[in-house]
Order: sequence, then C-alpha cells, then structure tokens
Amino acid sequence: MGLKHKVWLAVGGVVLGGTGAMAYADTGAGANAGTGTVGKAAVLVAAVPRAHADRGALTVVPGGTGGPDAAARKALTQSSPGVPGLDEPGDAWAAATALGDLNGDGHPDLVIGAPGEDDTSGHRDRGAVTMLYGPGFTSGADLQLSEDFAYSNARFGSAVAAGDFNKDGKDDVFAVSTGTGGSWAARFSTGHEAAGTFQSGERAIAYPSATSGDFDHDGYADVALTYRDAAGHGRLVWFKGTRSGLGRVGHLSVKGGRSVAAGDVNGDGYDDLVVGQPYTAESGAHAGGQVTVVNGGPGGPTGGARTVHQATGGVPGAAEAGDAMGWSVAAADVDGDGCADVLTGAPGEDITRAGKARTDAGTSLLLKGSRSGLTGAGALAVSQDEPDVPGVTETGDRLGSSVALADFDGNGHPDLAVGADGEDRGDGTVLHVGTDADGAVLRASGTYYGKARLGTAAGARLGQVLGAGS
Ligand SMILES: [Ca+2]
Ligand SMILES: [Ca+2]
Ligand SMILES: [Ca+2]
Ligand SMILES: [Ca+2]
Repeated sequence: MGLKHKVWLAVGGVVLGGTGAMAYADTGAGANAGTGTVGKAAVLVAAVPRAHADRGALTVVPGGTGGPDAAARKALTQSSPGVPGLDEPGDAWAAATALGDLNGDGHPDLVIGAPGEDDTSGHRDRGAVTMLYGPGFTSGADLQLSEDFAYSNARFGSAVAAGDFNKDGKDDVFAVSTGTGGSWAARFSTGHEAAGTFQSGERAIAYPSATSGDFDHDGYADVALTYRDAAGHGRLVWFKGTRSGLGRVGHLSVKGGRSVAAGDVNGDGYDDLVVGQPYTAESGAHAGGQVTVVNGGPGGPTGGARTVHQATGGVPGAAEAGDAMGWSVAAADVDGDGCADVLTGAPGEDITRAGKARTDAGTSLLLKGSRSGLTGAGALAVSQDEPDVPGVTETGDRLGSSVALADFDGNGHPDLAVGADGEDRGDGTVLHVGTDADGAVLRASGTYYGKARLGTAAGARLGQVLGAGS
C-alpha cells in the first residue's frame, strides 16, 4: 500500500489513566476484501480496556456492504489463543490500539497497549505492547525493550501508533510510557529499536495520544504525540521518519490536548496535524473545547494553525464549559473534495430533550476541510437527537467518547463511527453512520453496535476506544 493512498487518523478516548487509540484508514480503492464488498472495506476495532475488572478486551469487526459486519466479529483478550501475556485484573489491555501492516502481507495487524500489565520481575504497571498479526490474530509478540523501561508505573503502551517510519514497505510501531517524565520507543520492521525521553523529572505525564502521518511529505511516515505534562499543560511533540528510523524533532508551540489525528485538511499534499483540545486549562482552548489544525509543510507540522470551536460560524451548538469538544478526533476526506474532514467528539455536551436537560449526553461534529484549512462552514452535528439519527439522548451517554472515520462499507467514502461509552449505564455503544456515493452523511442510516451485537461485557464502556483501518 503506497503511503500516498493512505489517510491517517486517530481517535482518542480517555477515561482512566490515559488511553487513546490510533489507526489508519486506506481510502483508496483496493482489492476485494472477499466479503462481498465493492471496495476494500475497513475494519473497526472497538476496545474495552475496562472490561472484566480492567483486564481489557477488544473486538475486531470486518467491514461489509452494510457497514461493520458484527456477525464476522472476532473478540480478543489475553486469554485468546496465541495472544501473549496473562489475562489479569488491572492490565487495561487495549487501552490503546493501532492498526498497521507490520509484516507486509497486505492484512492489517494490531498494536495493543496494556499500560497496567505487570512484568515478571515485580514491576507493577510496567506496561506492555503487543503485536498481533491479522487476519487471524492468533499469533503475535510483545515488544522487547531495554531494561531502561523496566520500572514500576512506567505504564508502557499508554499510547501507540503504527506507520512506515523507515519506508521499507512494512509498518513500524511507536509506543509511549507515561512514567518519570514520559518516554517513547519505536520498533522497526527490521527488528531494531529507538527510544528516548520527553522531559526530565520524576513526575508522570498523562493522557498521551499519538498518530502517524507524513507531515513533511517526504514519503517517510512521521509521528505526532500529545500529552499533559506534570504541570498540567497540554504538549505536542513530533517525530520525523527517516531511512534509519524515527527521531524526535521537538515540541511545537501549539498546545496539546487529549487527541490527535493526521490528514491533509487543506489539500496541499502535506498531512496536517489535527489536535483536539477539550479543556481551557490544559490547552488555552475556548470554553467548551476546540479543534486546532497545524499545517504540515517541508519543516513538518509547524505551519500556521487554525482553530474551530462551537462559537465558530457554521458550527452547530453553543460553546459551554464542560462540553469537551476535541475529546476525540479523526480525519479523512468524507466528501471527496481532496481536503480531509475532521470528526470530533464533545462527550460533555448537554442536550435538552422533552424540556429536560440531559447532562453529558454528548455529540459529535463533522467539520469540513477546505483549501484554506478547517472551517465551520457546512459543519454537521451527529447526536442521538439530530434529525433522522436513531436513538434518544440520555443523561451520561457521552456520545463522542471516541470517533473514527473509515470506509466500513467499501463504497469509496469514509463512514462515521462514534462511541458513546456511557450508554445504558456504562455498557456503552458505537454508532455507525454511513455515507452515500457522493460522500453525503446518511444520518438515517445510523446503526448501533452495542453490547448485544458485539458481545461485550456489561459495564465495559464500549465506545471508549475506537480504531479503524484496512
Ligand atoms: Ca518500516
Ligand atoms: Ca515524513
Ligand atoms: Ca496539508
Ligand atoms: Ca473533504
């Protein structure tokens, strides 16, 4: 798969500790997936790290002509055949996930972070990162790292990403630890590794989320990471892919947030960095949160920045403290105009239905990319009370807890997937909304993938972490 055909996206969904899920979606036409689809339908990965006393689990749902094919789903835990590690309470397995073709066989493989995994040397919450090979996901391996990472509360695997950093045709793995100022590691398909730290000090960072995209358009996939530093400020750092691997370039002047995605929002050929900034205190964001796009260019994601919030013209809803717009972000060109569009969740949005305010019902917003960057013009809200969308809003649904954009039905246009991890008192659900042949969003097509359809445990908060790829 050529890099130029890929649209990289990420979704963040953070409830405990720090979780984010990253993935990429190939929106180009591909080989028939063999399930009767017209194109290469993307798979949906729904992770539930809080399931079964925080042991964690995930479900891979292949795409099909009608969207994600729940009947063909594959449920995975650390107890599944071929999955490394022991399934123990508190592992938070799949707190972060990414998809990439790690072995170059044309099938997406899984990268799975388990920041609560203890090691066999007595290091509690050292964390682990597992690679599982598709399409079977019955064989895999853990990332083997130097002893520098062997300490308690390292929480390795709090964020993960996949991309072909060294351009050898196989995707590589990026992973983050949050202990002692934070550190990163990359594992290349060639077998060698790189690693480094973010900042000095013993205090942990929090809420990391990573994505991969080619921000400087040199053919080598790069990485962008957001996290909250020990002082409570959102930070952004980017890493440049090269023939010899991946190297940390530096922090950006734009503040970080809770979620990141990559996509060419202004259509100039450089992937741009999309940052979800839900909180004023962390990011200097507008009340209620915002999404900022930092333009890619020859020097990476360091170009001009453009911000959209609910007070921006054209954006539905009102900007109120606590809405948490930007909690999750994904980027892909939904309408096919050559500019990646951005789907963002605002799980703290209150919605009034039948005269009663439903606190934290949540919403999601599809924001359009344009030649001049991200815009509020033409923005679309997808919540349970929007016209045609099935379901009704309830207090605490938290719709928008995660988002993904990928072509789940293989019609050539990315579809929307929106998590609502508070639905039905914490069972959670995922809302899939399709798009037509022109890329128009079909809100009436909304279908829920809840506990019964995906077989997740009660109270697992399905919709906390979503990923997609093909
Ligand atoms: Ca590679
Ligand atoms: Ca690059
Ligand atoms: Ca661009
Ligand atoms: Ca577009």
